[in-house]
Amino acid sequence: KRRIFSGIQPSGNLTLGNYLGALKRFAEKQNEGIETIFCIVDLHAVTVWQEPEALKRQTRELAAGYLASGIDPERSILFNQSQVSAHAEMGWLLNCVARLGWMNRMTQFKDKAGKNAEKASLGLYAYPALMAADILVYHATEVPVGEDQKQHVELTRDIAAKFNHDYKTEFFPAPAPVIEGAATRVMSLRDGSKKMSKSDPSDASRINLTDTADQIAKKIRKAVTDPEPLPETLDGLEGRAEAKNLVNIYAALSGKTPAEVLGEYGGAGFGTFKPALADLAVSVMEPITTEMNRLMQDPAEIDRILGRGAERAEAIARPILDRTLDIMGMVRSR
Ligand code: AQP
Repeated sequence: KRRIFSGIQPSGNLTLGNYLGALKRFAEKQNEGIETIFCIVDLHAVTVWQEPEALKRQTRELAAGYLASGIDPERSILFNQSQVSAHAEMGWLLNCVARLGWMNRMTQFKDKAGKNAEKASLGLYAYPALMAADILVYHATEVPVGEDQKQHVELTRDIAAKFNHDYKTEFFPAPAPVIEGAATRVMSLRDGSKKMSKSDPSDASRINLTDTADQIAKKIRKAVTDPEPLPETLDGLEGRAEAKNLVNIYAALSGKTPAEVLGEYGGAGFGTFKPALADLAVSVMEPITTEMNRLMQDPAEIDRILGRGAERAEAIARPILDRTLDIMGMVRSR
């Protein structure tokens, strides 16, 4: 049976990267009629310092972002991770399956821990095993993510395979990463070699889902580019990371392919292309921002939706966790 699981960290402002790489595609999957479970992964967020009040606000804001992007809490299950304790419990069990050598190869840990890895939390290091637990505790078969998360989904497959091998079972299905569309890796507007990220210290590097139309237009106008006009064909974008990024964003926002965008704008300079992109971005994002702001007026309703989602998630996860504990030899007597 097909079952989709994915999550987003409530670690700051949602970006256009999160929207195009994740939220927009989540809504598409839901609308294809596949069973969908979407999580606000607050246990992941605290692997780096989060101000408690800010974390609460960011969690509700992310819930509003999901809803405003088209996630229907009746058709999908939408909840925050810490309200379903099976995630943390499964996380521990999978910590005991994952190997240190595997964890040492995770590039996101290296990026986030930076040069001073001694000061990073143990949680940041174990993050990918908790992510494996998030996925496997639902027996999810597909995980829509951006390019940056591919390595973690592959690790999840390795953990599932080792568990199945060690315990001579076929209990865990191998989940597939689903990385589709023109915007699987949206890059920073300031540096075409870095991905657009919620936690980038430069606000000008990203478009936030909460930005106003003026802020969006200004950030796109100031985006770093080379001085050449856009090429007529895709191969002309090679070695032009910033130009390629803006073309990909235009493609993802308009539902066209990057080749179609170049068919329309090939030969045009950024003086023409950037205003067109800004208009498009504003027209797609403004209704989402407006809806998010409306939903944020009623935090109690958001909390109710998350609570109800958590109950539904728990009903799937708890029996899978119980079965896992049993397979591993834990006595279950109550
Ligand atoms: N720039 C991006 N382009 C495409 N997809 C992206 N995603 C993130 N950035 C981009 C996808 O969004 C989902 C949620 O990501 P996350 O919040 O769990 O963590 P992240 O990948 O570490 O994202 P951020 O925005 O960079 O957060 P911080 O700054 O807190 O680390 C994932 O599917 C991700 O692929």
